[in-house]
Amino acid sequence: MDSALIVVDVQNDFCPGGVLAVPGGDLIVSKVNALLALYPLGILTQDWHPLMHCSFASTKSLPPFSLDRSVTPPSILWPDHCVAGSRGADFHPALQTWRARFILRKGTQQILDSYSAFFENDAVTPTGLAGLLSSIGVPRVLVCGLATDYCVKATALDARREGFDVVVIEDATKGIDANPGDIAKAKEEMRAQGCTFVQTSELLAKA
Ligand code: VGL
Ligand code: ZN
Repeated sequence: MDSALIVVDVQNDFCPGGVLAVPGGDLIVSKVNALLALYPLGILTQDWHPLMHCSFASTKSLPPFSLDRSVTPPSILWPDHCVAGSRGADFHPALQTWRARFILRKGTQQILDSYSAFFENDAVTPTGLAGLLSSIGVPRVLVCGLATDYCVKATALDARREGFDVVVIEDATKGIDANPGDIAKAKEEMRAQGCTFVQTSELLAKA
């Protein structure tokens, strides 16, 4: 098995109609389904927060999208999203979840957020995914999903840090761009760390 496909957070709350909608987030779903059909080692991540989670603005009585300066480095506070067991935390209804081998929930602890599929945001607590992939013997991960400038970026950078070859499927990701330019900056950071970019059609054509 030479590649795993990591599908980041294709959930209702990150799609139009959700509380933290990524523009066009739902438009990647059919591409992701085609990719899941192609790669038998599919891993879906699912943002999965308890009530009063540390990343929720409401928990800190601050406005959504403001900075939490009580932590280092300061982190963005979000509207309540992807509450464990809620409809918003469900995968997009058109996502063919049955095709995936694993589902990894993240951000499940009250006091610790997790953008990356590999490490919690403290950058030292592993989720176990690197060990899982290593034990299967997979050298390469393909990354797609939501959102390019947060969880996709964090996952791709940590995968590099863990020594995997990383390919980002550019047209099967969408970003938030809370500050215009964030998506472009995220892609630059990923490129600078050795991630490469492909389009879905290139992968499908090779199959
Ligand atoms: C995400 C903000 C908060 C993401 C998750 O999936 O990119 N963004 N939680
Ligand atoms: Zn979250």
